Amino acid sequence: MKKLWLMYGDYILFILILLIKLIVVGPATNTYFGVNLFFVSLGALILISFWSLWISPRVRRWILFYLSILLTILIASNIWYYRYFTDFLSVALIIQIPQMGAVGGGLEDLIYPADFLLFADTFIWGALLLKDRKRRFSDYPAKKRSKSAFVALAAGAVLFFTPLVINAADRDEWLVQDSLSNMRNYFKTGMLGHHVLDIGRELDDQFFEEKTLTSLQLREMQQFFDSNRGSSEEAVIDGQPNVIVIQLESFQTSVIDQEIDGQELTPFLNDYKEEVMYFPNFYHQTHQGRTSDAEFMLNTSFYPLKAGSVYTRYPDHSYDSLPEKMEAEGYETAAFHAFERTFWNRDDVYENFGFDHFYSIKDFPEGDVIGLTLNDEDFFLSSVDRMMEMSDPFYAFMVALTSHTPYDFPDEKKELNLDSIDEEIIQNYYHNIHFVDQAFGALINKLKDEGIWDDALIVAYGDHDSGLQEPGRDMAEMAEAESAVDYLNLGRKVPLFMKLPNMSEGEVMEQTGGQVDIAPTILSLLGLDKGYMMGESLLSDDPRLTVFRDGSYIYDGYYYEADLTSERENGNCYSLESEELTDKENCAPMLYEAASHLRMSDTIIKKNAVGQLKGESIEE
Ligand code: GP9
Ligand code: MN
Repeated sequence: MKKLWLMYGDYILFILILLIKLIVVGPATNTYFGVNLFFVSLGALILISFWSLWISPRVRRWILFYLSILLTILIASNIWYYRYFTDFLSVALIIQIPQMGAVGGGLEDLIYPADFLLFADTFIWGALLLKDRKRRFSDYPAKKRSKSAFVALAAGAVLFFTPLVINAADRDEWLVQDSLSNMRNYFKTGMLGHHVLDIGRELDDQFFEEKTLTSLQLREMQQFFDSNRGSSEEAVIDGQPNVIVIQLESFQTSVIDQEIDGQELTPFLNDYKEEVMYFPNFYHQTHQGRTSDAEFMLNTSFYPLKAGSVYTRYPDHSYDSLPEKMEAEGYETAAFHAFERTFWNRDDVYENFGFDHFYSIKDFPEGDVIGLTLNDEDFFLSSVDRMMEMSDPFYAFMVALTSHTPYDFPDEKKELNLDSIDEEIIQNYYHNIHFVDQAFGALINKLKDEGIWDDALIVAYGDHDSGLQEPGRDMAEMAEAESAVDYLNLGRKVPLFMKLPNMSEGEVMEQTGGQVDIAPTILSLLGLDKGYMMGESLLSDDPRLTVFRDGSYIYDGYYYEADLTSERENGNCYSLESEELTDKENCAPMLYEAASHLRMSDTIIKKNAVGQLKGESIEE
């Protein structure tokens, strides 16, 4: 036994410690960790390290030490990333690293002190290695070493593949089809398995993906778009109004009408919603690309990708974009975002979408900075000045940025007393929201003063949630969130306001919908065909399908929460009204449809296929 320990002790310790770390991912991210994950994780650890047994123990100890540091960094990064994105990292994000600075601003909220325990063993191990540097280790013959490596390889393979073969026999789709979400891959193949699969898929996409649609795909897609044209009875507005779209950063519905100690967080928007059409049942559908995903949906009506952002992965692909369609009708188009031009590749993407102008930070006068850049009030007001130089009719797309994580907010601008909230970051989020509400008010007043308001179509919505609403946190407690539907409302609902030309009275629009539906709504109001867009007008009375990137969806009063740990059929179906779990039959009609929307969207994006659908020949 002692001999065994002397020969393999380091290896056994390496496997045990990393296995514990992989198990800890479960509680650290509040996700499921079961027997299946245990075996695939153990198997995968052996599979990526068995070769070290070939090497003499003296050198091997150092190799295992470095390998363990690398794996620990990977595990910790996945945990931190998960806490904001409820997803694991993918290689596609590497090209997104330049954008991580902005997202990373909220890191201190995602890293808990206890996480550093993950690195504790590394220090102990490192210290021991250094202390023993001079000691001689008994070596053992190379032949024996290769035998142990082979035994480990075989054991690793059995441990890793047995659960997968059992799953495959259970007719799981992931082995034959690319899965819809990273987390589904994780629950099947473990964290290391997920990364290997992810890298494999990415290489396959980059180097072997056939860019031409098959005739079957073409037929299915044409059929989908033909039946998705929308009805002719929808409201149409006269003439060619100016169209102004305002995307608000991290702006979730829960803040609307919310009062803290008698103070309204959004006094302006609370009144504004009485003047315009307000959609309280509207959801964000963004994923890893966050702001860029929301912008992408707004301008193309396709879904975000499962990994990375379309803006960084396929910035030059073409769509039936909103600016292009408007331009064809004689509109002048402009995008406004007071940040660096190249962030999220916006300079290329906006041009590719067909915007005539892009006003970025260099085009705005200097003003107070809040968070990442120029504050929203100055941003909005200067944007209106730019708009007034444009010729009518125009389409202006504004992306606000003040209320961005980590939500730091200058003390001198704080107007609310939020002492009753414990978490400082949540207090700061509300200070930001209050400021943006007032900035939005200033924008609307200026539009009114300049005579732009009356005739214009004005759309405003939040890009995504604040990321601060997990169970146990102040925000969830204040909202008294308990059920899955409560968390859906807190984490997925963003407000949508739509002001039609010459609107005299507001209206609460109860229909459900998501960000892919905004462009089709605008086009339908203008009496234009939406062409190759996946969403549906929010003004039609038919129930519409709202799909989230993990395969969960909302349809006709029901919410289907996908269970990423098992087959698609095993999710939960909730009634939105009663918030109770209901019979799965209620959600069944869209079970396959929802997944096929995501797959179709992915295929069209990756194959740059809108042109092919229109019958254009493919340019290489
Ligand atoms: C910066 C902005 C960042 O331009 O897009 O917002 P995020 O993508 O992190 O939500
Ligand atoms: Mn954002």
